[in-house]
Amino acid sequence: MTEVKVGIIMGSQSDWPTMKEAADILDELGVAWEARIVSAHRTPDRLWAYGRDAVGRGLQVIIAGAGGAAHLPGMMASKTRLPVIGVPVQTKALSGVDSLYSIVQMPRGYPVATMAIGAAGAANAGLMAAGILSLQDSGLAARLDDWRAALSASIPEEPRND
Ligand code: RP5
Repeated sequence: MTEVKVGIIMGSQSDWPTMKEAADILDELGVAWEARIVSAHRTPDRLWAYGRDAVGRGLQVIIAGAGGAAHLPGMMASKTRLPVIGVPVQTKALSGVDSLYSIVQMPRGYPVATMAIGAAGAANAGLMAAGILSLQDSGLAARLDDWRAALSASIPEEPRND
């Protein structure tokens, strides 16, 4: 069985369409992941247990997405030394600027690698997690290089007149 190294956590089921972008990238790169709903506000005990057990369970990177008062990534960074990549989920009320500001301004000592708001940020979180894991995994490093080269090759030199 493939060892799960990336934990994708989110504050709500409603975050999954965004966070699935990270999972899809990890699938493309052959990185095993798990996804859990872990809310800083609604399930604080679940958050605590997930952070407490993360290292012992063999996780190496945590991707945490939340929207609004998005305390999940920061609280997870407080509970585990694993790298935490934060994804500000886009909100209706404030377009995700609330999520971004809630995640990005961590106090010294407890970093969260904060991505862009929304789907692009979630996809980049998957790529960032793969980049971290590729430091110890030459096969993954090669797949990531190929993925990047393919993206680059897909960009036309000239714009189309649609
Ligand atoms: C946050 O509140 C979640 O991360 C989500 O982005 C937002 C709204 O959650 P729901 O009301 O849709 O469950 O905790």
